[in-house]
Amino acid sequence: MRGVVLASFLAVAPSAWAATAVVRVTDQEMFSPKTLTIHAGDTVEWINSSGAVHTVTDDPALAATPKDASLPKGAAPFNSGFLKAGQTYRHRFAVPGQYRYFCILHESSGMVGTVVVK
Ligand SMILES: [Cu+2]
Repeated sequence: MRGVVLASFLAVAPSAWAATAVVRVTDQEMFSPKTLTIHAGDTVEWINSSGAVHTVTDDPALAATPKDASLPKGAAPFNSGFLKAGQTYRHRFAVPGQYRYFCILHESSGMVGTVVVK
């Protein structure tokens, strides 16, 4: 009986370790923190704490400057669409590697960020 209880605990444990990290979108047209390091399986929640509309976009096809969007091999592009003040966007990162993302509206102002997935 004791073995059954232990086995069921181990089965649920991995999902319990997945975390959610927060990146704030600020009035200075910045992602804060600019670089965030998480573990594979974690979720990032972007909170638009500013008074303006922004996007969280990692899609090379949508970037004016190719280096502003990068994904590890096997990871699918993502795009929040327009986030109004106070809105949030969540994305779960399953594939390890470096993700460089940007805001479609302010890419030219340098509004870019990086998520490193270990
Ligand atoms: Cu923006």
